[in-house]
Amino acid sequence: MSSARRLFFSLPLEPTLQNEIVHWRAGAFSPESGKPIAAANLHLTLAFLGDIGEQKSQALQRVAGRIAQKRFTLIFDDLGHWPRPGVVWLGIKRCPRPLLQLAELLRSHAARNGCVQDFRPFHPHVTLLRGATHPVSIPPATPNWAMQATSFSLCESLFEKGRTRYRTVEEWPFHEIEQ
Ligand code: 2AM
Repeated sequence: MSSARRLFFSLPLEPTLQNEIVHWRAGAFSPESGKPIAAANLHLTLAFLGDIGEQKSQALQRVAGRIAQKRFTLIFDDLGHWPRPGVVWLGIKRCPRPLLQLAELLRSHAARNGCVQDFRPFHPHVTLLRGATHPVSIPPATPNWAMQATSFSLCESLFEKGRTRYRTVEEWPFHEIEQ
């Protein structure tokens, strides 16, 4: 019997954008604001699946492979702080419909496969800092990064040598015509 893996559907960020965010973040937040997330780990979670076995994972991979989605553009133009989970995030003021539809679809398939979903509405965000449980000064100037979303992926969260790393299990490209 295979053991469970901690999995989630993710919208990956291009490495150039990951690096740009990390560069900006270094000047935008003081070191005591929270623990910075490594560049390669910056992503947008579409649906969190939790610790699941191979059978459920395979079923969800089959479903994900049947999703037809065109490329779309995202504008990261919002910043916020959730003190309870201690998260400082980069977000999107106006969530594009294709992103919302994709997340809702994945979340409903996840729920139907027994992965309990958060009852709160989908709030697209990229976690920038963790452990931010004290008040954080959010920079007044909001970034404005545009990114074309070209794929989504299933990722495994691994904790190795005291560090979290996300491994791509499978990735599905979007169609090339932009919506
Ligand atoms: P976060 O960045 O807002 O913490 C991998 O852990 C990804 O799954 C992270 O992006 C994390 O979102 C998200 N995640 C972890 N636990 C979660 C949960 N219980 N519900 C929803 N998303 C979760």
